[in-house]
Amino acid sequence: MLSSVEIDRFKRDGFLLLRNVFSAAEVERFIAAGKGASRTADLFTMPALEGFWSDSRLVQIAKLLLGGTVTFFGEASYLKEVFKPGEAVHGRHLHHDAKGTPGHLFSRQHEPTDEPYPIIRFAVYLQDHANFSGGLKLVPGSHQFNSANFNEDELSCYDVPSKPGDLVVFCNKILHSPYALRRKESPNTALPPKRETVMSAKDPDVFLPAPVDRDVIFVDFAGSNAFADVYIKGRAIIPTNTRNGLVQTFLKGPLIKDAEGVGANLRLDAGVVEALTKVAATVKNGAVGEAGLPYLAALPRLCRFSKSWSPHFDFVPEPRADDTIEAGVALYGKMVPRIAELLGLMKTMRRDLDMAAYDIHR
Ligand SMILES: O=C(O)CCC(=O)C(=O)O
Repeated sequence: MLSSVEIDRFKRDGFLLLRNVFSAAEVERFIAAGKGASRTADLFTMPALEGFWSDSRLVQIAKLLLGGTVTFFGEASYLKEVFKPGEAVHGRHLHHDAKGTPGHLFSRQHEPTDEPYPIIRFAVYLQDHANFSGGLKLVPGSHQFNSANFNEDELSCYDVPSKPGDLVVFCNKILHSPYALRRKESPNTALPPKRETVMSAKDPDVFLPAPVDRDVIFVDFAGSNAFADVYIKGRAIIPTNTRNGLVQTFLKGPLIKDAEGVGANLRLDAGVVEALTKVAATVKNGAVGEAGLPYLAALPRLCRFSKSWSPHFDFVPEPRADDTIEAGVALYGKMVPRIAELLGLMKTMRRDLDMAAYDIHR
């Protein structure tokens, strides 16, 4: 599936553009599945795509890039944006997504790590970004430098010329930005995003238009070191990332079957937090509502798929062997205060954060 040259290129550049991985019929099917989806949809709320994460092409590539063992931790989403023809698209900014260190659950991992940073993201852009603006911008090689401070103007950017059917995979520590703008007169020379924004405010016509429909499927995989463990916990706990469909898919059965089918491990910390959140939403005067009970009963099983592999920031206790509501209640009682405590760490980073919005007791 990948040559050794491609694997080495990924190590050096931090990304790969793989051409024609998906057929035209598959692309059509993906776009049809996204019709009517909200701007960001959990793939587990989209029946036609709930098994997409376990596509053997993705998993085989992930194994080659992450060095053998791969873990799927529930991050699979569909981004659907519709722009007006000619609309100036905003929101481009260089950032990386390597978050969580053994010292702090939510701080960014700016330093290079001894081993390659262990989280990768697949992105399937379902429209032409070779002849249009609006695609992914990257700074090749930036996954290997300290990105605590950088001057955009000193970086060499690359606008990924993806076309429908292509697969992009990048290391989460690479600096990247959505909504690249391609200049009409030199479409293959990428600019830093801030310069694009200034130029487009002056004269948007300098750039090629973005496609009106911008649909992208994202799926993340983890390797197995301490950084991966902390990343998975942080992503599960951060309230803006709470999943919505992972637990139902787990309860229906396909998640485990799909994982076994492709030899991927599952880490369901995000499912644990989704279940806790769904239970909490039904609590009135201390009593769990009817709708919360299946989630309470699922907690012990979900916890068995959430075994931590580093000593940092644990919030999932060893569950009892029985899958009962009582066992769920015991886990709920232990985990809710622990998660609130871990979320308190966010306060130490963002003093202005309104913690009430993150309070899952309510
Ligand atoms: O929408 C995109 O092209 C990139 C999204 C992004 O910035 C990310 O995955 O972190």
